[in-house]
Amino acid sequence: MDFSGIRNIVILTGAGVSAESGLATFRGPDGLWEGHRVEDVCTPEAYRRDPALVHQFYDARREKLGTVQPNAAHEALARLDAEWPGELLLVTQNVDDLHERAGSKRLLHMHGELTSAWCLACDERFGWSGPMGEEASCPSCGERGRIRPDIVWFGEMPYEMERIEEALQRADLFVSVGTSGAVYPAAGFVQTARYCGAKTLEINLEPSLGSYMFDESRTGRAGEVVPAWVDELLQSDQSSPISR
Ligand code: BJW
Repeated sequence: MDFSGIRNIVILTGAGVSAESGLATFRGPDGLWEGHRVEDVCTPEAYRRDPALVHQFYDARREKLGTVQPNAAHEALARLDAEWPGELLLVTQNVDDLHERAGSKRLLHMHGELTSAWCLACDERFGWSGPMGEEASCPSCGERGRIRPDIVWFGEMPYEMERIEEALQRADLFVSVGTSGAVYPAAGFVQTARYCGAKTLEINLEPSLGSYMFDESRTGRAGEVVPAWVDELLQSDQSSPISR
């Protein structure tokens, strides 16, 4: 793909970008949902039915966060963020904090964050570390037992959709990294970007469900393919007449 003339970039990441850091993906043989049925943990109904199970699931993943580090893909995307002179928006579906720990700044978490909590009593959101459990008190209103993980579950509206849509409409390049394309609305971003004239590139271990919608697919481990792509993109920017 020829990257010359590209100014505005939107990058979508999924669980595959954090796989080489040791965080399980959702689908597939070693997937996070191997031991849990999705309906048991990732819906508001499941939370109402069995809050203890849902807290257990997220408490364990929050704890695991402290034992993992960003990998070469997170680092390359942070380097791109720091060096790219045009618009750039990194939209992650991941609830881990590895992109920010690698140094990405122009970043949003469309499916929420493990390190954030939401009080259903006063509607405040605030940072959270350690276990949450069923009996946690809200630091804002003091209510007990009304705090849930600040995570977007099935049937709930992902965060910052307006900002994402606007960025997709302005994008010259849309890149999807490490996502299976099984969950909407993220799986539809490639169509919006294409419709609005962007070039589209997929980087994934294997072709995703929506692979056919991309102009180009590069298969391999994100920790290898992403740094190579970032080098290529930054080099093409330096040789582009638009950047001078
Ligand atoms: C590697 C790698 C390596 C591995 N290197 N690659 C029917 C049709 C269409 C839509 C719907 C429908 N029925 C219901 C819906 C909507 C629903 C939906 O999409 N359901 C589908 C199951 C069909 N979506 C929703 O409900 C969303 N809300 C919504 O739609 O609101 C209404 C709305 C209307 C209009 C506009 C906007 C909104 C909410 C979705 C919430 C998703 N939440 C979850 C769980 C919470 C977070 C958490 O616990 O962590 O988010 S689900 C789960 O899937 C998680 C992920 O962010 C998300 C995506 O998964 P991801 O990242 O793609 O992971 P995997 O495991 O699937 O794939 C990993 C990939 O990496 C694989 O391809 C590997 O090969 C690859 N890989 N190692 C590179 N080293």
